[in-house]
Amino acid sequence: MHHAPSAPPSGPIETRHGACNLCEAICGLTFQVQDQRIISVKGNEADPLSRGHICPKAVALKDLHEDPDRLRQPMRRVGDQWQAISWDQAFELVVDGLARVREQHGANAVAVYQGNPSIHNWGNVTHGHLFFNQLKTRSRFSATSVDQLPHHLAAYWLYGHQFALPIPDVDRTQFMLVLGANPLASNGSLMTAPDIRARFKALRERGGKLVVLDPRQTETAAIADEHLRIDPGSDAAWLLSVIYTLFDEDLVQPGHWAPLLDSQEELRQAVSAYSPEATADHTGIDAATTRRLTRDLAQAASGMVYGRMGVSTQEHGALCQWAIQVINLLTGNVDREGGALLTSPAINLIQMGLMGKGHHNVWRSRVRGAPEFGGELPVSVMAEEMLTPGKGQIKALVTSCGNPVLSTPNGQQLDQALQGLDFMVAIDFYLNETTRHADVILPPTCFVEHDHYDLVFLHLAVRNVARYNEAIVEAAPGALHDWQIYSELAQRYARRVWSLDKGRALQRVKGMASRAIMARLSPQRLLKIGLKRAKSSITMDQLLAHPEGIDLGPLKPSLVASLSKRKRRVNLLPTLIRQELPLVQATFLSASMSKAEGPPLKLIGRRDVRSNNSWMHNTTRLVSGKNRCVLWMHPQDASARQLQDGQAVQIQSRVGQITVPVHVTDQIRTGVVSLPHGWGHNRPGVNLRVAQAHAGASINDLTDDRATDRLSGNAAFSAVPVEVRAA
Ligand SMILES: Nc1nc2c(c(=O)[nH]1)N[C@H]1C(S)=C(S)[C@@H](COP(=O)(O)OP(=O)(O)OC[C@H]3O[C@@H](n4cnc5c(=O)[nH]c(N)nc54)[C@H](O)[C@@H]3O)O[C@H]1N2
Ligand SMILES: Nc1nc2c(c(=O)[nH]1)N[C@H]1C(S)=C(S)[C@@H](COP(=O)(O)OP(=O)(O)OC[C@H]3O[C@@H](n4cnc5c(=O)[nH]c(N)nc54)[C@H](O)[C@@H]3O)O[C@H]1N2
Ligand code: SF4
Ligand SMILES: [Mo]
Repeated sequence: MHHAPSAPPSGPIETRHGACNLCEAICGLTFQVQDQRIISVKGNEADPLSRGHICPKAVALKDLHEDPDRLRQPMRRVGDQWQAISWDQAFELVVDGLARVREQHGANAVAVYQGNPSIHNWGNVTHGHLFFNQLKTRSRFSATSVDQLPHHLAAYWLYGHQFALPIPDVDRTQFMLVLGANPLASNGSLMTAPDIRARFKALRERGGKLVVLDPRQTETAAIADEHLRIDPGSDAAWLLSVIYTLFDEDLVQPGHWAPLLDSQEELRQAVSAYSPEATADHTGIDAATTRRLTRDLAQAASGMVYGRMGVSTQEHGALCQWAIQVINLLTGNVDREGGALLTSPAINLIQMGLMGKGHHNVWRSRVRGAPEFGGELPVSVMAEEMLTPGKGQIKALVTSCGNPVLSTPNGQQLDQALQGLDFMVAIDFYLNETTRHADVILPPTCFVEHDHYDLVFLHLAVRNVARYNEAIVEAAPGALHDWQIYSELAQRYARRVWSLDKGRALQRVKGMASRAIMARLSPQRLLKIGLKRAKSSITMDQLLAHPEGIDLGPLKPSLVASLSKRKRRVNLLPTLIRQELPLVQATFLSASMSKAEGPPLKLIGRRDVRSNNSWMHNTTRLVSGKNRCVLWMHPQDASARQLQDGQAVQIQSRVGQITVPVHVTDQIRTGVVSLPHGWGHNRPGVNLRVAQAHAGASINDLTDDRATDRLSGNAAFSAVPVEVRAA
């Protein structure tokens, strides 16, 4: 550890403001620091967005900073031993390893996987592309395709931009219908809404209504007006029935959207088979309820349907997210107060043209033919692209901020695939299930050691705010931030590849020069430049004077105006959806499998407030207490299998099996079982001592890399068929 806590602390106690970057809620925090040691972490009441909210994970930022297992020097693997090396050596090894694979096997043989914190740590956003774009590889993967990819596809289809994501106006809405999201545990997603409990309470106090459709009685369902235990994987059918009912009961009222919508009549015909009566057996939601909720939504002063992970990561994820937008459009709720609106952050990367509008299916993966989206392939195909010989086979990998062995489907297969690579580098500060396969690990500083302006989640917040925070404590001498690692990699890689490719020298010199300048500017400098370029009303000085954040007010309508200005219309029935509907008809109009005799159980996920995807398990504060990596099962299903609460059970799927304890509870739909993701720290070679002592097992050793959403390629984590028996 770089600080030597031998002498008792004696310096003054300083108060510093920061934001938590662990989840999308980005809560404002107040730290007390003495002699460069964090002595307390509290929610900041003055923060205009989070208003003092905090969850147990924020306090663990201190543990992360102090964690003796966190890597603080570059590491090189020699056999199964790790050696600390200098940064200079490490960069040379990495550049050399990647360039060699590219020379021998072509650019697509070098793959990239960017994990979730890539968007939570702004240095990755400002500088990652300088390096990754130079690899010129089509083998790009990220956590997007185990998460929100269907949202981007729907936005791309309907609004012409993958990041045109309407955010629920939860603070003003009168009706909110939540499918497949549990914001009380996740703290909101594609809806930065810290202290969502208070926000939901306020919604109900002003006479609004909250309805949850989830196979499990979640923390969110427990405080809702109504909870319906929908059968997992059937949401698309239910949403089509809502669209059907809007037409059938004459409830279509697009309001300000009316002049912009195309294909309304075609849409009506396309959903004509999906009456609530026809889909009820499949979804488990009776027709009268579907009709009543549709009426409630359509007649509410304002409202919206909001669907997240549970409906994105299923076989019909894209269909679900398209249908949700269509319902919100047909009820006039997109881009209106109390509905779902685009945000207007101080730095608007979309408006500044810094985020591409996207493209889909321009190329396909080599082995399976899965479509790219926005230049990335679905991560469900990554292992097969490594394991299948032939031209274009992936031979090298760069991972950054990710742990795909635990977080992507069929983790065991990926584990094997990583073993066979010629070269791998991980930009990460832990030696975990994925990075243990690397040849070199480049560890950046951790969150409290660098400054932060949230370039991503301020675009997704339920209220417009701006907030910049300086580092809470000093980084150790010689430590590098993520952006500095990328800056170095970008420059060294350019030099190396350039020296081998003299034919295109001139063009490259120009590219290199601008990249080199850009690479040396810190994220803070870029923010300052960005604020000026965006003609923002906010200056860097104001941000520095207000570390608690600056309130920019509630969400404002903008989408209809901007589409009208560009003369862009909205086609309610994109071609791929038009083609998809007849293909799913047979499934959606039949009774759900769970009602048939002796079907497999359907496995779904579960998030817990004290867990954060596959990491933050190396802090005693978050893993102590009851084991949370347990399988939830309904008493009827347990007694049918003669299983007792607490007993070890073996879960078997097409791809693998794991053993965990069972928790028998009626808080889950019959025929459905639930297990959290991100556990399974018992693989050899991992160095996470606390996490290893609370290892659990990985749900992604059960989830299936072949089970994807046909349209988007997103992983289908919901409704994985499994058998469960006593271990
Ligand atoms: N079955 C199932 N699987 C799932 C999900 C599910 O619900 N069910 N959820 C999916 C979702 S939504 C997501 S987003 C993914 C997440 O999956 P991933 O993005 O693959 O991984 P994480 O678990 O977030 O791990 C983050 C890694 O980044 C490192 N890290 C943390 N901060 C930084 C930083 O600032 N810089 C660098 N360089 N590294 C850092 C951590 O040490 C850790 O190794 O999991 C997905 N997998
Ligand atoms: N504490 C904590 N917070 C987190 C994270 C974390 O790991 N821990 N991860 C962060 C990340 S990366 C993300 S993407 C967000 C995700 O945020 P949310 O989308 O709110 O995440 P979940 O809690 O997984 O909620 C998914 C819900 O869908 C339900 N579900 C499963 N299958 C189906 C189905 O077929 N139909 C329906 N209707 N429901 C279904 C599940 O029971 C679950 O309640 O959370 C973020 N916040
Ligand atoms: S809810 Fe918790 S983990 Fe998420 S930003 Fe707030 S304090 Fe951090
Ligand atoms: Mo996520």
